[in-house]
Amino acid sequence: MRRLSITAVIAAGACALVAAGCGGSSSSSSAGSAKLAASTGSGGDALAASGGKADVTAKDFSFSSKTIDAKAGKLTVSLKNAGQEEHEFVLLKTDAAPASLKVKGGSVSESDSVGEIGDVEAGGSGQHTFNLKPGHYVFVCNVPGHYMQGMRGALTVH
Ligand SMILES: [Cu+2]
Repeated sequence: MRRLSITAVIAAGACALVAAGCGGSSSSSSAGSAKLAASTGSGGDALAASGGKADVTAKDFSFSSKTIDAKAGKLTVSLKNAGQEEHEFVLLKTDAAPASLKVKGGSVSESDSVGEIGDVEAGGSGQHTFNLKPGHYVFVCNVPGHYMQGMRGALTVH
């Protein structure tokens, strides 16, 4: 078990390095959290999608991953709702930082949406297969108020 978690941390760290090497706009804060995860061995909040799949858990009010790295092409995101409230996973194609989106009526604009896993009830799950081009994306839960409480993150496609 311990060995497994160390491997996962190393993988996440390597991925953060790759992201930086790609000249992406990975913020220093996400690099910092990846380093923190590596040093604490807490499992981390940086997810490297493998095999075209990414498993994300939603809680009140955060996602299990703050950053996700994936390869271009099909990515199936599975969302598990471990919270008490309904949550969703909306993927937006934008170069904006996850925390910098404009909020109106408690939600952000979905005009840049490239797909979503909508309205997953407490204890439930859902999934969606996105077909992604390289670039920067932001994922949010757009249930009113949830984005502002921290339900957001960055997806980088290489
Ligand atoms: Cu939510």
